[in-house]
This record gives sequence, structure tokens and C-alpha cells, in this order.
Amino acid sequence: MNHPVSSRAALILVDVQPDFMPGGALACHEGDAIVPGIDQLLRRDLFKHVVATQDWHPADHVSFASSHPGREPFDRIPLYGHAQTLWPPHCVQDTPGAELHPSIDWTHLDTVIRKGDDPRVDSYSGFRENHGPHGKRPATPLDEWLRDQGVDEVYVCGLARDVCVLWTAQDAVELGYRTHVLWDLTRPVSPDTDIPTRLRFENMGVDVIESSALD
Ligand code: VGL
Ligand code: ZN
Repeated sequence: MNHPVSSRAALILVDVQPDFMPGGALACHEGDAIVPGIDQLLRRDLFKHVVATQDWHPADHVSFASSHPGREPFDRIPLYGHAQTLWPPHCVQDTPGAELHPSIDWTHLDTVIRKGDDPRVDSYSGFRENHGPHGKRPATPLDEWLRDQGVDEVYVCGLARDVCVLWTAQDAVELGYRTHVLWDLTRPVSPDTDIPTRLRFENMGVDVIESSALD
């Protein structure tokens, strides 16, 4: 313990949803291993501000391989001038796999940012959509909400370490937040990405720490 949490810091819990757990539609490697630690962290009540993101797709979402005849999950296709990975259908709106994980006590949550509801555009970061048909990356309400609360520092955890956690932390840095990632409370889709993911965090100025360091 050596890392005091400021009252101007927010915890961002990224996509802690059953579809990203083992047995789910888009399972992360050991994704369920983070659930007890996140529940315990919330019970410690260290953060004045707590936000969750929720992947929330329509059934015909552009990121689903099923929306592209002849394509398989994990194929990459060009989309609006950028590479798009095609995923198995996951986190379909109003299905059990899209719920915030039922084993976590979400009582202390201040707000939920749903993302990926535009059928044409994927949305990895909690702060803004991926590139869309108009070239822009429209903002979600998250940055404005955090600024309204006076937040200048964020701690990011959840799923997936190599996708939505990575993109959320990257946007947080670009938007000027002091940014930490709670490494032990994240897991990747592909574990072979862990070394490059950690380097990417460090190179972009993200402080990678363990949740046990917080007090
Ligand atoms: C995610 C792939 C597709 C994530 C969401 O939460 O990391 N990954 N949709
Ligand atoms: Zn998704």
C-alpha cells in the first residue's frame, strides 16, 4: 500500500459483462478472475467517483462476423479506412450476456456509459466511438461527466486489457487525465498480447499498477 487515491480520481470499470467471461460469447482469457477483486475494491469505497462502461450492441452490429457473409470471427476487414476486427456476436442489447456482471455489487456506481449502440460503428473506448462513416470519432458523455465532477485522474480496469481497456486508457491520456491501469483487474482477449500491451501503456504515459497498491 503506497498509492493514496485522490478525491479528484475516478474508477472506470470497463465492460465487466458475462459475454466477456469464460463460456461467454467473446470470452477473455481468465476474464472471470477479475470479478472478486473488483467487488472487493468497490466495497473498500476508495473512490469518490465510479463509472462503468457497458458494451451494448444491436443484433446486426457491424463488428459482428455474422453481419458479413463469408467472414469468420477474428477476421480483419477494412472499414471506413481503418482495420476492423470481426467479433462473434456479443453484448447484444437486453440479453443476459450484456448485463453488468451479476456477481458484483454495483450500488456505488455513479453512472453507466453504454457504447456500441450505433449499428454502423464499433466503440472500444469509453470516451469516443471508433472511426465511423464520416471519419469522425464522436464523443460519449464520459469526458464531460468526469469534468463536471472535477475529476482529473482515472484508474481503469475491466475487459478486455488488449481492446477496450487499452483504447479507454489511451483516450484518457490524450484528454489530459493522469491515467493508471489496475493490471491485475484486467484480462485480455488474447494473452499473447500482454507484453506489447504493457509496453504500449508505459509508452503512452499510463501508470501500470496492482490494485493491492491502492490505499
Ligand atoms: C471488446 C471486442 C469487442 C472489449 C468489446 O470490451 O474489450 N472487445 N467489443
Ligand atoms: Zn463489442
